Amino acid sequence: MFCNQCEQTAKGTGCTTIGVCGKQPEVSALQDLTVYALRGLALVALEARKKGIVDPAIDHYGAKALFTTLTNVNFDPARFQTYINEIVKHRQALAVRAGVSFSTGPASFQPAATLDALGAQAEIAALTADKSDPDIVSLKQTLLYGMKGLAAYADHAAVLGQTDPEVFAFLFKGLAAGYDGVQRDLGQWVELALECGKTNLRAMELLDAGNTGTYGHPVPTQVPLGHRKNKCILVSGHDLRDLHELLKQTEGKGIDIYTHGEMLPTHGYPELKKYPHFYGHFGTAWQNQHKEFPAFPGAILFTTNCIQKPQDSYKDRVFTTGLVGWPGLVHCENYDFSAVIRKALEMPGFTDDAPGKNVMVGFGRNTVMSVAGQVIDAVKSGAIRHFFLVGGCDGAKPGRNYYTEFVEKTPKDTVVLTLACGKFRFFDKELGDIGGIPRLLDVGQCNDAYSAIQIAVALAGAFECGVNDLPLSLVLSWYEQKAVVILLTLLALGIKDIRLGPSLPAFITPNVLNFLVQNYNIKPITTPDEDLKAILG
Ligand code: SF4
Ligand code: SF3
Repeated sequence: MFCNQCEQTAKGTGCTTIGVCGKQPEVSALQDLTVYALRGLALVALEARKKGIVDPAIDHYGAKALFTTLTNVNFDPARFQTYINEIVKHRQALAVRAGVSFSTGPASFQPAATLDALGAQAEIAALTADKSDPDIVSLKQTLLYGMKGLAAYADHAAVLGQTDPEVFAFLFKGLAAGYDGVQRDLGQWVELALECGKTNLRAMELLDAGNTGTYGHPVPTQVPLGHRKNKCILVSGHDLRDLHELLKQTEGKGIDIYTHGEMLPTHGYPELKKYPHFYGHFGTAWQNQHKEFPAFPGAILFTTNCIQKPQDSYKDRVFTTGLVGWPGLVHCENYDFSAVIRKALEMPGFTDDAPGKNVMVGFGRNTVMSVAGQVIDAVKSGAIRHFFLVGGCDGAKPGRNYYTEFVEKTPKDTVVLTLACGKFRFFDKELGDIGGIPRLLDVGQCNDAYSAIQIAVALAGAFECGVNDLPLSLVLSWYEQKAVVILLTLLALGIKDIRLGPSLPAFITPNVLNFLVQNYNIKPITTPDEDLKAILG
């Protein structure tokens, strides 16, 4: 196997024997083959589009299948076999409708019948099989990983009824690139990667419309970090619809629903927070589940990434749904969470009341813009000197303490906006407020990066300047491919001076990095003191 798609890749170069994430070589090969099969579907879908044939179900299936190869989503070989077979069936059906045929390459790929034989076929799809110039390989991988993130956001939006055929058209174009007979130079691969970022802005806009249109705009909400006496279910991942369905199905059953990881900001949505049994938040970021889950006395449901190998002490009460998979766990289909509910009722639940501390969520674009006048006045009067967006993924590396220390050291006349699971490094810090404006504002999940971008754009509008001229610095942490595509989106928007950590992507070659430094002044994080000094002068 060879996989280098996430930040914790082995030795900073690539996982070659088993994934640091727990991915087995068999699954890695099946993921490569899933991508290869998708490239075949993409080639046919592009031909079909030329003839005016667009099949929304196939578009969405393609996005789902790519999302399932994102880090920490699906570790179940059998599920990948199903995806590969379905992708090829869709491709064949579409080829007949479009009257096209391919005799070589991924659009002619026929999957073998057994998992072992599929594993052997995967060699044609291995990243290491690409012998192009290393800088081109680097950009191809950047594009592929960006598209995995884009597919995730397009799927999240589609689940809530928000789609745009142009988003799927780009996914097919990006997947077909390298197999479509077009020779691209470095500049053209860069252009494709930036187009991926630009398309992702649209996908995130759709997702924002889906989330806020269905569940309302998040409002400031106190979320208990303690617990109360009752049966309980913990919901992890990012999917609001799964959570909503579970809230409906558990109404009046004597079960409290707790969020885990990236589900924390969902407490701010009016249509979700109205359920009295939607109680609080348990635990921190994804990489701590082995430490934290044994203490949760109820059922646990994963709706999307990031799942870690469930430990024996709690694996009988972990359930998956949607694209998440782990071999041997019960997988809930079609929003039927009855197995999760049965398990929660069998479990002891919390047997005492322990309210604990609260944290605030709900500072999405609507809330922040509703106090825009106050914020602008505070900047003009000097009460707010600078904004930091400290956001992105969390992970296991000790170097990620940088983000905790950075936030702790931000001066009292600065405001920290945050989003995604990296916030668990500092989410419960009491930073106080500036004239009633909290110094720590939780914009939401990584899925809400659109909201943060809109806040920045609105501030730039109010100050009649560009986003790069605002007293705003982006200090980002990355781990998986949703972060890759958000980064591409920021670059496509022309955002400069981003600080990125805890380490730079293994798939970026020195030449590609030079390009990013020269054109965007992107830089690795150093130390909190040095970076704060450099930013604030
Ligand atoms: Fe390694 Fe990350 Fe790939 Fe897992 S997803 S195999 S940790 S590079
Ligand atoms: Fe986190 Fe997995 Fe990226 Fe949604 S839950 S940000 S890592």
